[in-house]
Amino acid sequence: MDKHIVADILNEIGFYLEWKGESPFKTRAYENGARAVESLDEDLKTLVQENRLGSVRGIGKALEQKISELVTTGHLKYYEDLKAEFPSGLFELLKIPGLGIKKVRTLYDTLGITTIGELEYACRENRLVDLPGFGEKTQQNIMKGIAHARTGADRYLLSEAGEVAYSILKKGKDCPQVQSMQIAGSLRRSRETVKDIDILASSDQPEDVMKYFVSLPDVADVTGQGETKTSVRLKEGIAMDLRVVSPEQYPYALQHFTGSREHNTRLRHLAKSMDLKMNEYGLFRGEDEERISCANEEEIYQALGMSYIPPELREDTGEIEAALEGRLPMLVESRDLQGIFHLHSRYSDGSDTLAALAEGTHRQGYHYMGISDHSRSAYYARGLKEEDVIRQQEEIDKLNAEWEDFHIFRGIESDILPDGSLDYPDGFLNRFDFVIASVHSNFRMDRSSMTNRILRVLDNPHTTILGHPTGRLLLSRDGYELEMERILEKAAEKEIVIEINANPHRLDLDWRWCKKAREMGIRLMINPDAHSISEISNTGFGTAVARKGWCEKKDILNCLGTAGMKEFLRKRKFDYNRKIL
Ligand code: DGT
Ligand code: CA
Ligand code: ZN
Repeated sequence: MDKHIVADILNEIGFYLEWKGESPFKTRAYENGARAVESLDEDLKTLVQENRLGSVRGIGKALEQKISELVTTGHLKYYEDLKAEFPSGLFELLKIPGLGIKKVRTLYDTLGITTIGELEYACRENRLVDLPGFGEKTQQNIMKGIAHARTGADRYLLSEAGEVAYSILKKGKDCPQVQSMQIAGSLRRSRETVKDIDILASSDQPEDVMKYFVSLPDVADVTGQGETKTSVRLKEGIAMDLRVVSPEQYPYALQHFTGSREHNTRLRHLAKSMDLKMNEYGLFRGEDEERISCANEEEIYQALGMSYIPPELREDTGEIEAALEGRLPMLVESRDLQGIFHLHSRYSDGSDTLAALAEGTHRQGYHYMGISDHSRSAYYARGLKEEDVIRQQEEIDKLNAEWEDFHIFRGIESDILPDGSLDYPDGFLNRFDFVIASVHSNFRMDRSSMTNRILRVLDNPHTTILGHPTGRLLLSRDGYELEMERILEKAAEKEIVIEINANPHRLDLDWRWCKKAREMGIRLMINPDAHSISEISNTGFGTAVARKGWCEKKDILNCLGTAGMKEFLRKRKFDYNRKIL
């Protein structure tokens, strides 16, 4: 075992002991021990084998034993037992510049943060600003530190990779030798996370194009260079493959490098059964490989006897059969959305005022917004007490009276309490046009309790929408354990709308489940979960997920116009009131 790993473990033990309130003498012994190991000149293993570890300055009897166990067996029971008492990830937080044990402790005690992903999320939601010992500046620095720690991560969020890729694409189009150029791979298919950026270009002078690319200031390293492909690592940390083909090959190569591999494999088999050969260079017929010329991807799919399959659907989940039978969905588009729900204002943890959010939403072409600040139990997010709700609704009424072509719906994002109830009494819940029910605390329930908790809230006639149904944070926290089939069945039965939370860290409901949900007749809703005007644009990621989940306009509730939405919500409320009378 490498001495750096041993030193790391000793430091980690010290951290846990300090957290547990052990004597400073004991915790310091581990830190000193770590330093001593780190600065050894001699081989650690040799020292252990020759029983000379005890003579190293800074390593006492207790440490000597532990290090020996670690080096000879590769394990240390004491460490493993200690570690098991803590949530995993906690120690990693110390690696963020500016975070010491005291701050990590505050983050854990007040916000329940145990991983870097959760920390990043809290920063984005502005939750560190008001914490004792933190502030705006600290929050900014922590965000920077996290971005740095991420460099070298093996996957990236769709949003992160997309931003980098589009900026490269824009520069690439300035290269005079480039004829066509497009993003391919998982990014073009709108996968929620991607391994790298794939860019495809067509040109008659591929070498010039490659040269142009490797000299872009965004490139940190060139990791591979061939005739048709150049691989680089970008300064943001993400890898990028650039392929350059002839204009004639371009449509086939675009189809090929968009993938997915599974989709392409199925297509190739299908082609074979039609006596066609398909690869990244073209489509060929018969023994003598007569070339079938296609000007674009549409014509390739047509030549295979099927309708055009949009990139988002190319995952081999039934799209090929559907395309052959001409029953692909007409996928929803961004411009189909008439309004947006799930925005947070300054009343809770948003950074813009209600009026500013309304203006921002209107400016982006929407006809309505549904405000849903946090409910009273979400104290960390300044959840609204009853009197705050009343004050907010008065302001909404005033704004609605002033606007003619825009409407604000009065909602709340209510915590789902551990027992599955909503966060205000029934009579009070009646004040809202809609209720988004979301889990924000007590994540660590077992599968069946969590399922029952959510089933119960779906049975509550006040619930309109189920928010971020699994609570996952991409690349950092798995969703809570849940029997999703049962949740969907209940939602279908009770006509509960399910949110596609469009925050790029969430993208929850997952597209795979969206497909199931729509097949069951459940309505979904694309919600930005915006905490500021700038986050209204999250909606685009939600639309990508909806498309990936085969959703059409009719499947997405916020494709309703203002009148349709008013009617939908009024009807739900009417049905509810009839039930309690
Ligand atoms: P990623 O990068 O893991 O997020 O996912 P992709 O789909 O972008 O995978 P990537 O970058 O390895 O390759 C891009 C596309 O190129 C992939 O979707 C299909 C195609 N492709 C690459 N290598 C192969 C291969 O060895 N066989 C086949 N059939 N297709 C390949
Ligand atoms: Ca890729
Ligand atoms: Zn939420």
